[in-house]
Amino acid sequence: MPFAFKNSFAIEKPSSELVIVAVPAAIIAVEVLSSGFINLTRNQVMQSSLIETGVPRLDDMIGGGVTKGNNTLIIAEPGIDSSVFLSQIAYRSLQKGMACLYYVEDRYPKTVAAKAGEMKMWDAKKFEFIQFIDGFTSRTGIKSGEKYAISDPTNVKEVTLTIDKAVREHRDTAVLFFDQFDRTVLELGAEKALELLDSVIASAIEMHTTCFFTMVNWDFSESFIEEIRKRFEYVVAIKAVEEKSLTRNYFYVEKAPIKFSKMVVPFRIGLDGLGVYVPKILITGPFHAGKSSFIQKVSTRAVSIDRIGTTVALDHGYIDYGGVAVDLFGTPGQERFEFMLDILKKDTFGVVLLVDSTDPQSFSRALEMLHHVRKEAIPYVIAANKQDVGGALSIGEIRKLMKLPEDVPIIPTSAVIGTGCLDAVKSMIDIIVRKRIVVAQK
Ligand SMILES: Nc1nc2c(ncn2[C@@H]2O[C@H](COP(=O)(O)OP(=O)(O)O)[C@@H](O)[C@H]2O)c(=O)[nH]1
Ligand SMILES: [Mg+2]
Repeated sequence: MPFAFKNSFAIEKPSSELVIVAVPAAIIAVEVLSSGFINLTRNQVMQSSLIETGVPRLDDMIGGGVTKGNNTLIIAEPGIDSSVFLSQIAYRSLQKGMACLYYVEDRYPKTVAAKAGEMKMWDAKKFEFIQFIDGFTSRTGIKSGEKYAISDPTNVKEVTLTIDKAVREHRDTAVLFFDQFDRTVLELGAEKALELLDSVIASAIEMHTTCFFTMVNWDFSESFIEEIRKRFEYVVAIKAVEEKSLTRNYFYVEKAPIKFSKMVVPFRIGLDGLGVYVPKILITGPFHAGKSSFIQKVSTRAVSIDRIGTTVALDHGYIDYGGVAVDLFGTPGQERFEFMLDILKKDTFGVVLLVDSTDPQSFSRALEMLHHVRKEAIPYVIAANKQDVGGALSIGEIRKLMKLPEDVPIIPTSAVIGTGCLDAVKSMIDIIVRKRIVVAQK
């Protein structure tokens, strides 16, 4: 398959892909542009209905779901389990009463359903309703028990005819899943794989089937990836970024036929399934502003280390709500522990600055701490704490005294009662995974 791989090109133009940088906030700031392949006729015809993916945040980013009858490519870097995305989408489709057709050629169909069923967030029974197009069992010399079975998965004609049959028998109601298209490329070669892709897409268009493909980009050439990409209305990219010893995963929409959000969503795959994960939000502010109380109140789990050596107080909290998991880190307030801010501020996604609303004298110190921990691109919100105390300054007064721009949220909180605390964190998260709408380019 000579044209599939980068190293088969004499001249390789420098990658114009997303620049992978070590600082998460910088990734969030990266502009991801749509390459803008638009098939207006199909979109006009199908506009009426959307297929929800159920992938946290993704549906919001693309206006509620993918347009029915359109095709989505989920393209991942090696090492990321993108099939969890398919399981998530299949689960949602099954919930919505769609027929799920799932092509599999590297595992027994039963293991796909069993693996998906292991995730705690899903009802395993639902996966029993997936209809597999079995391109694997015959490889092991056993006869497949599936209705749609392929005897020779390397035979493009047989594969496409079988998929076509399945799609045809579920006109208008089917969602087709094709996991690990890269394997097909590796096995059949680039040209045959594209031929297969074209036939599958042609059947899908005719039968109003919505397709989701995943593939791993094993150093394929840019021109080959582009050949694949242009056959899809939606492209979702999954990247892994090394940050110190940790690898963090992000996804973002690379292409869509409509306006879409460019946000880069940090996520992780755990036993709970696929979830948005913000690995670090700093809770900072002067001594006594209420940081420890705030973290204790807001967290699902919280740990306070009151003494390390002398009197450093460190707080850590973890929040999980609505599919978004967040780790919170409190900073010590005293000036003599300022050096700790430099350690804690690394790789921060956002900063919540707590101020004591009854103590305007502490505001300049609060701003000083904010500037210390925050680089330009890192978003922040203010929690105006101790609002329960008589004489607490109002939000307006605090904005004025601290000279905060109008677009910086100030959330009234009481860290002893607990009011407003979660709102402050939520508003921080909304900014971190912010919705930046762009118009797809032609
Ligand atoms: N009334 C009131 N007291 C608070 C509030 N938040 C914190 N405190 C109190 O303020 C003191 C300092 O709080 P703490 O959480 O230790 O502040 P930290 O130094 O920023 O970690 C404690 O006595 C808390 O009980 C609040 O919202 N209202
Ligand atoms: Mg404290």
